[in-house]
Amino acid sequence: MSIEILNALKLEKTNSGTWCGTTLFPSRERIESFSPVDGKKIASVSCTKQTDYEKIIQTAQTAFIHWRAIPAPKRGEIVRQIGDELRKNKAALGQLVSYEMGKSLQEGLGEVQEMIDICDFAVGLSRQLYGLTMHSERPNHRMYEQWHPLGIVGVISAFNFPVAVWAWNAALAWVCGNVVIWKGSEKTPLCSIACQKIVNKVFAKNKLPDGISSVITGDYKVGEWMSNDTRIPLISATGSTRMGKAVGVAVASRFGKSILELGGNNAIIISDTAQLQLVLPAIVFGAVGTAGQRCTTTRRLIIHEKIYDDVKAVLKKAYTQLRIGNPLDQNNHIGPLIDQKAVEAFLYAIRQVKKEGGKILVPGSRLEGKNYQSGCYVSPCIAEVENHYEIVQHETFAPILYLIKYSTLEEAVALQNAVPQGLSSSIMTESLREAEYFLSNAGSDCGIANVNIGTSGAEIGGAFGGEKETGGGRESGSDAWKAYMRRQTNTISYSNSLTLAQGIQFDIE
Ligand code: UN1
Repeated sequence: MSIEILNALKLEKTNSGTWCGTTLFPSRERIESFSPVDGKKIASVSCTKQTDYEKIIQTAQTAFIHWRAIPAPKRGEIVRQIGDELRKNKAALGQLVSYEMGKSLQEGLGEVQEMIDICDFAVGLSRQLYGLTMHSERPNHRMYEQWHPLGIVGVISAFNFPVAVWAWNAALAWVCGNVVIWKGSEKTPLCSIACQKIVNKVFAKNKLPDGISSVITGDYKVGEWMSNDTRIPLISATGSTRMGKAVGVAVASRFGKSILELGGNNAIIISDTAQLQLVLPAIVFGAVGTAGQRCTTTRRLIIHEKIYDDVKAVLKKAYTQLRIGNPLDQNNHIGPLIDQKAVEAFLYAIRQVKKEGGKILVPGSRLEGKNYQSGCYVSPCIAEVENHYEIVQHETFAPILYLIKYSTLEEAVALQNAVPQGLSSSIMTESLREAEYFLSNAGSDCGIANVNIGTSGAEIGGAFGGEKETGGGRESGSDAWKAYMRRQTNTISYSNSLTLAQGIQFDIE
């Protein structure tokens, strides 16, 4: 199976992790990619040398001059072709995501679908990069604003969405007239290379120069080169709050722009009016989808005291039906965690819950045996906790779901907001009053607030991101594109006399 996927994407001989368009930069330093599915080494990918990074920046700068001169709708046409190429490669790329990262095949395919969707969105957007016009206070003056590209956009992405998050950024950045340098996760380098090969085909077919799309590979040091580089006006970084803080501070200290999409600690409030059976799949998918490794994963359930025991029983039963195993086998709901370190973090969280006085309702453990040889498979855990526990305040990137009881909606919302992160949130309710309160400015403090659907699985059409330690950035839909451009206000006089604003008189002969 594994070799077939690599062949389909023509990856078997491709082990350079540094691409500037179709130009490769080999190096001796390597990163190994192990599949968490079967523990096999699937690639040895070369890392980017600083001298090659320099060459890529220069090529990207030159490519930017060329690319920005192409009208935005024509750039959109290139992104349309990329969307088509992704459609052709959806099955193979979805499998690669599943095999290299470990998420279920359905979710791997879903991730590629997000890439296709954002391409479609960006194509339309390429004719809609609107600025406003204003009325000048001065006679015979015209005032308007326009949006210009920034230059090089640096994308730093995480292992859990090894292709889609790059696509959200790249598709928008390109139609806006920017060029992109991408540092994907060192845990999923083949996914980055596969994407680069797909877009290379389109850029080459259209005789576009190298440097519009580049991939660089390495550890945090490569991220530091980017963050400190004044030639990269915008860094869009997805990952842990710790990483985001380092990137955000470095970029801000050189007055660069950043889009930060960092940790979440997402809760669903389950009201006593909720239609439990209807919303159950959303709750369980939210908690165990991607083995709890989405930034939008449901980590806390805040449950009305009247139905607390019922919810516990329903969840317990649902968890017995979960099948854990090879994510490429569509009978399984849950694949492995990304690596054994992630398993350790999961087990640590369970130990901490017990230490702080929590109760384990569904025990989570590392799975052993023939089907779990990579050592990365766990059975998901449910624990009864108090929201203020230290461990509950942290994002553990694993399938551990915390249950918390509430009695009034105001209390539930306060609990939901009482964590440092602010990405996604939901309420399950049949009450309009409750739903509207949750969505009001006294309600959820998150960037995403849903009613009767889960915390994960956001559509690309909305702006995606969150508040507080989640970093404040917005990616993908709505007007997120504005962060990829610079705004310019233009005032033009066609008057025969010179008028100063604010009525200021300044006469000279
Ligand atoms: C992420 O986990 O970094 O809303 C992104 C979702 C997906 C994206 C998650 N559309 O779950």
